[in-house]
Amino acid sequence: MSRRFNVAVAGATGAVGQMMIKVLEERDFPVNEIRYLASERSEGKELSFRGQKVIVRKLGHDSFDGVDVALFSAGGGRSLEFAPSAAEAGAVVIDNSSAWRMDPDVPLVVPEVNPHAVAGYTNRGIIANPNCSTIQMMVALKPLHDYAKIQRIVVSTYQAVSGTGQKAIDELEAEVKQWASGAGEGKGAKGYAGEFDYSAYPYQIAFNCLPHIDVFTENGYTKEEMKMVNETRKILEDDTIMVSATTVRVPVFYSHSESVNLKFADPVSADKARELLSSAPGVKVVDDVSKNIYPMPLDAEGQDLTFVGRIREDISQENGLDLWVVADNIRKGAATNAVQIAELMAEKYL
Ligand code: NAP
Ligand code: 3JN
Repeated sequence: MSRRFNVAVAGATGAVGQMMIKVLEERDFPVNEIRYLASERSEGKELSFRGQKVIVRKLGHDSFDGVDVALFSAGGGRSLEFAPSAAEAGAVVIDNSSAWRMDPDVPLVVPEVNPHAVAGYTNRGIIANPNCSTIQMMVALKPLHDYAKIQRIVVSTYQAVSGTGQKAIDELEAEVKQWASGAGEGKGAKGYAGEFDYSAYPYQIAFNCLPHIDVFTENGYTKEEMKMVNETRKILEDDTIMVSATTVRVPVFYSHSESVNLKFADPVSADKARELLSSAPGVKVVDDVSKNIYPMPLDAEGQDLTFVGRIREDISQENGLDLWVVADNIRKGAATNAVQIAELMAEKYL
């Protein structure tokens, strides 16, 4: 009989943790025992795994005895504090936060892109999951980079509110309902401005776009934008790649979209890019503008593939290409990528 693993999910009650549990079930990960961990607020709460009752326990330093794989999505602070204890207890930690991503001893892994990097788990017992916006961009760009070497990336994102968590999903829904209930009648999209208590964002998100994800840094970029710069270089193992990102929150519930402009060292035609992407792991080309066919967040929701369309040669520069890249941020951008890493570990290393 093939081996089964004891799995802990830290942050099991959250948006990402819940999806991790769903993806473990869907992909039939070989689980022996499952342990759900969260804050004191959720202690004793009843959840389930494959139809069996599982009681949520409080995350602590002693939560990981006998655990083989610990999936973390309880925020960076918890990852910094508890991942070392999990690793010390013998678990391999797969962490969804930014806490360990840029640690040179911690592999940062997208299974379709740099599966070899997981071997570095032996350094600290921790593997980092990249940021959602980085993951989908890497899945789409790796085959093109291997073919013609990317020199520069200019990316603008259109990020769904689910990236902020359940609170933001609820806020967008409440704003839309309030507007539709008549509060905004005859006043355009700003119908109820001033009447609503925003808490997920500094402004109304319904009918709006906020060029602001995570906090602003000293260079004028946000932390989310700098994650895309630094994580791209680490995953592609090339510090010479230039990246400029603008990350934008849009009133979409699930799936991030990205407009990506690329400059390559060597020429790559749109047809060649379509051919390379058509056989790339984890990618689906959705690109027939003669029939108005291109990727959209509504179509990507609930899926694990990264969808690429609007593939065209850049008319403003040599060796340039433009793409539109869409993926479900909670699945491929977080939970599915983490479970795929666990599968790699289970197949080859545990
Ligand atoms: P969420 O819905 O707010 O869930 C947060 C989870 O963390 C809940 O299970 C919560 O437990 C738990 N938690 C909070 N404080 C805790 C504490 N002191 N001790 C133990 N558990 C605690 O957030 P989310 O959207 O799932 O995101 C969770 C984290 O995943 C983020 O902070 C981020 O680091 C990471 N993330 C990564 C990506 C990515 O791009 N790869 C995308 C989204 C999120 P309670 O229910 O008991 O409060
Ligand atoms: O906003 C999004 O669309 C993605 C958010 C990711 C996120 C949210 C809170 C904390 C992260 C992340 O994964 O980079 C973090 C973090 O820094 O851990």
